[in-house]
Amino acid sequence: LYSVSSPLPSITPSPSEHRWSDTTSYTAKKKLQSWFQLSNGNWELGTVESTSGTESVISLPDGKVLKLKAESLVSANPGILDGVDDLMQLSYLNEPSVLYNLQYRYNRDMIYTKAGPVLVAINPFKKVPLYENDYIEAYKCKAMESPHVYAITDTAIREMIRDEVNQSIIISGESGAGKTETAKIAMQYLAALGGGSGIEYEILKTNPILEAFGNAKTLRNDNSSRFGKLIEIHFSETGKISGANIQTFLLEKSRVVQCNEGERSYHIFYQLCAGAPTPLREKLNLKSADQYKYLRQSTCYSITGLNDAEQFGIVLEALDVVHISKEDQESVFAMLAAVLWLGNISFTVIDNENHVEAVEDEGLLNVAKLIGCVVGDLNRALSTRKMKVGNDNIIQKLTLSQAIDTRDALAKSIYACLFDWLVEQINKSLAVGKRRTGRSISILDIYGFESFDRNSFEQFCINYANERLQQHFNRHLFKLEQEEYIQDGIDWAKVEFDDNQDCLSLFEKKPLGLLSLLDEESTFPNGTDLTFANKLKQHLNLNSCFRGEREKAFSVSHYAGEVTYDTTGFLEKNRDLLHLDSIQLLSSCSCHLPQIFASHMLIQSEKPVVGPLHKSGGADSQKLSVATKFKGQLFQLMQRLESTTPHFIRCIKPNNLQSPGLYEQGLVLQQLRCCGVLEVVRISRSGFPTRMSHQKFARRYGFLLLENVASQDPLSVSVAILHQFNILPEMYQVGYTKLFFRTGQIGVLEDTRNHTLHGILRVQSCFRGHHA
Ligand code: AOV
Ligand code: MG
Repeated sequence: LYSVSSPLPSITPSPSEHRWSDTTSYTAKKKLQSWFQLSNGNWELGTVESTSGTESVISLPDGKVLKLKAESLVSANPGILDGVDDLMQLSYLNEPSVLYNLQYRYNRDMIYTKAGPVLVAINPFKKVPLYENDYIEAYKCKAMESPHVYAITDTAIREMIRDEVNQSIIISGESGAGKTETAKIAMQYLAALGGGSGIEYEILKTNPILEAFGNAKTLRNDNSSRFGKLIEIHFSETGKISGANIQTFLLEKSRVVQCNEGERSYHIFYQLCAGAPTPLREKLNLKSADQYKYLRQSTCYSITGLNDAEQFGIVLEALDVVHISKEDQESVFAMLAAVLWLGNISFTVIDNENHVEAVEDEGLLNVAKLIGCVVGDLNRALSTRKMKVGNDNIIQKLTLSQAIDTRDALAKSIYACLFDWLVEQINKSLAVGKRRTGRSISILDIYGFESFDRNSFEQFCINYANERLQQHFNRHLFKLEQEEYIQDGIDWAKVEFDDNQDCLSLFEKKPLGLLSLLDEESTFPNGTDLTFANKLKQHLNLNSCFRGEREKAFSVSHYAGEVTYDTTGFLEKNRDLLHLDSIQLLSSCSCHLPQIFASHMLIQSEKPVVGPLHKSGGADSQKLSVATKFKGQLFQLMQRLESTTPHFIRCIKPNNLQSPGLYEQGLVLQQLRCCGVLEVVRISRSGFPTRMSHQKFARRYGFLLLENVASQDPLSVSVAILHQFNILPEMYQVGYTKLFFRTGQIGVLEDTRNHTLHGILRVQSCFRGHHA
């Protein structure tokens, strides 16, 4: 994936290296600084001593002298531009200059940089002194202007109030790049500005809860989000927070029953095992984490620098804050313990057809007690299945692997229902009161793009979601922007960008896209992961984003790199069947949470049935496939975001070791390239990012005109204003319906307007004072 960081054989940049260079070749006349590439792919700065013919002599800071092809040199910016706030300010916008600028700032703990309208955040992997209260105050009163999550959040609030339009803060980046931390920093700022009612405190406390139940240690990130989240924060007309609502997307349930070496299951399990006070331990018959088979699959039980017992205390406190009663909290922990004990249930063969029964040991007894059912009923639900054959109900005994699947499916469902139930309770607590009038700011934080040695259905869904989000980004910053210029008849140089529509179509096309083919194969009783893989190869081999791999594998060219997926488990995870027997068991339980879960599962299975997905297995619950449901959720999400003004934050991971101070150029460059950050800067520079309709412009600035223009049309008024203020012609374009300005131009006019208004007010107040 990170081919860029591997040593490059030659120091001549490939054509793609020049994609963003302002000057591809460069002839040195004076002694100028220039970038050249080392064999390891990194860029270094040297002084051009002389150039003759096609060769240049470069001297390095350490005195060494090199002879290089003149055309391989890339212009460096003058030192005065070192570490500029916004990449737009660079004279030469080439890759090495951008990398250097970001690194220059990063080394000084300035982790935020603007790339035109986008905020770039580079993960410091350490505490940086940027978030104290005085910073919040400084951004609030605009005493501080350097790029920051606070600044972009402040802009969102102001635009929400000024334009009366809902806003969104959309955070993207690879796994471990810092999205979740960034989202929390934005929430912190919103809470500080819109607080007062106390609800802001509750909103902040949802973070430790959702992270405990929805985050886990992966090989990429010790605190990796395994679900997507959109939090919509509502404001009253007076600009105070009035409530919030959280929507979550597809939690990775498989982690509950299956966990790779070096990773962990959800934090809350370890927190509970380590931190539960004695009475609770005894009640739930809790053991230490290493006594549970689900947690024992990976030998990783702890995370460096993190105390699970302490974290448990924080979660308990947070649950209180969001009004989850002590009683409910105990039920939640009982469900967690039940899931852990389920994993310890084992089976024994009872006949010569390999049918099994659960062993009546500690595991089975504890589960029955914790969910409140009869031991025999639990055993039956795990080892048999009711089937309808014609008009008769028959009971089928399960084999070992079927029983294990049934047990694991039950554990996963209980956990996923518990997660959803918690979110629902939190939403009740945060609900916007009846006086809901105002607007909202939504913050989106989903799981980042992932590529492991082995990638499964989970990565398939996660990366598909990221592909959708990337398109939203592209649409806003490239497509819509360029379409608007064309519509308004504006001259400008078109900027090319990597459109990811082809990859999205590979997923979404009907009937021959990845998702449709997956659903189709999931409905076939005889479909297997292998037949699925073969079907993909048969139908998609000509697609440029698809590549068939050996046996059950296939690769997809994502915007962020190629990922190879192993189809093992795809069909089962997509079907996500929970047998009716299990649902019935839960509904017969004496505890209230299992009953609630059962009714939720039943409602879900009654959803309108689409396609032939559900013909199979008579007693199986009928429902939409996981992938189809997820796709629907993502479409809804995009629709919701479309009705907001977006603010984009791109998080960048400077190294794969989660360690501070390490800035790997290749890794950073690869992320900058794939997400199109530099093209955004290019567009903003070549284009006219600020625009205003002639009406609005005339209304806002018309009074500044010396001549009377009351009778003129708005376009003429606009032009008159531009002339009176001597705005340089290259700084604006007059469209059919709007004016388009280069960055910063409208600020000049605003200043004049404010000055003039101020003057008028002063005169008025003097006047009044005089008469008093
Ligand atoms: P992610 O959300 O982008 O990954 P996180 O927000 O969890 O990544 O960040 C990963 C880790 O980086 C955090 O646990 C912190 O240790 C560190 N970090 C990130 N941002 C900052 C910051 N501003 N200051 C200090 N440390 C930071 V994933 O959820 O895996 O896609 O699915
Ligand atoms: Mg995260």
